[in-house]
Amino acid sequence: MVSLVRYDDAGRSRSVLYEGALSEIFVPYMDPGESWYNSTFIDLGEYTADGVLSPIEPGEDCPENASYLDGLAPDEHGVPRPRRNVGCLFEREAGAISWRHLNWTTNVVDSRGGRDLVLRTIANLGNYDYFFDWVFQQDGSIRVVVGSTGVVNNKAVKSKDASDPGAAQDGAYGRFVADNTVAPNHDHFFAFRLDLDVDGPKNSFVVDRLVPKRLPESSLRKSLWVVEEEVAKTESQAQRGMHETALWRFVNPAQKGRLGYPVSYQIRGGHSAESLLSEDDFPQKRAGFIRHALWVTPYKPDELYAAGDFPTQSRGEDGLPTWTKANRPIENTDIVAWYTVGMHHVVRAEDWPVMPVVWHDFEIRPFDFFARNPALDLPRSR
Ligand SMILES: [Cu+2]
Repeated sequence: MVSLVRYDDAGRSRSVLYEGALSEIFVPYMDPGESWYNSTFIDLGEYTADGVLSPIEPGEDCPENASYLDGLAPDEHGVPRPRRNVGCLFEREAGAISWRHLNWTTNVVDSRGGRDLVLRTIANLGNYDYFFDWVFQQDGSIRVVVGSTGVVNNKAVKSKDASDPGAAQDGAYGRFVADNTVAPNHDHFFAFRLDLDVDGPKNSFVVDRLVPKRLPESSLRKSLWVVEEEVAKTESQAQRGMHETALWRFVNPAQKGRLGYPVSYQIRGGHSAESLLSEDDFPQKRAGFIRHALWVTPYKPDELYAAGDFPTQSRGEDGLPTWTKANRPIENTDIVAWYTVGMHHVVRAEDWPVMPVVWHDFEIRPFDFFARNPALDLPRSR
């Protein structure tokens, strides 16, 4: 979790994010077999063995220049226990470019390398290991990055490999990864709770839809697109799918930027997947938050976990779908964004015996928050 993220804007400390945290992980397997159908893990809420944070291996999990953070994690009785090296913090340069321009009239290149500040934690959940990086950039953007690695879940089968006559049956719900070994298909969903406070707690959620527009016959063009801005008044208007062509912004209506627009931060999704399960399937009900890529709720201190506090025995009566039934107002008040990053995992030979890290990310980036590019003052490298 990160708390009280602020940006020092020429001596003015400006609030961006009050709290940001991973809220839930959902990993449903796609195998109907008797010993597999219930493998639909709601990991954060269900996994209590020694907490989910894994001790970090200095010099391997994080670079040489990292500082390490100790922390507390609950044991299986809910008692907080001190833990060593649960997080690391480091700067990295590694060829990142913040901005660049070739002035073609003078032939002069002006280019600035960027430098990231990375806060990393690693979770171990049985066979999987997950990296969670909060990457703070000099241009005011925060990238939230999830890395999945570890050993894929697998089962022993009679067929030796995919060329075996019995393979069609044994590999119907997965793929062979080794002799007599099939890794079932599955998903990974990571729900983040983001209590944005853009220049203060009172924010509104705005959807900027990109709408195609047909131009009149007299026009030199036939079509283009325009932006239609809509402020979400209640929770139902803020339930958004990942495939819509729109910007999702959290604005502070009381704070105007230099150009007269209200200041805002945008949630910009990266590559992601959404659930393919039906609404009446039990895993989908229990992890109902996967119904939408984005939800927005009014701030409530006891609404922390997207699938509810006790998902193990849940029948789907807690969490985001339940809270938002009241369709509470979310305009110009303290609001919380819930964004889910997902991936469908069809397992490859290369994912065995240990899977190379697959990275997924999204960005929380300033939008009319600053008067201009805030990374303009970066020094030249040489
Ligand atoms: Cu996987």
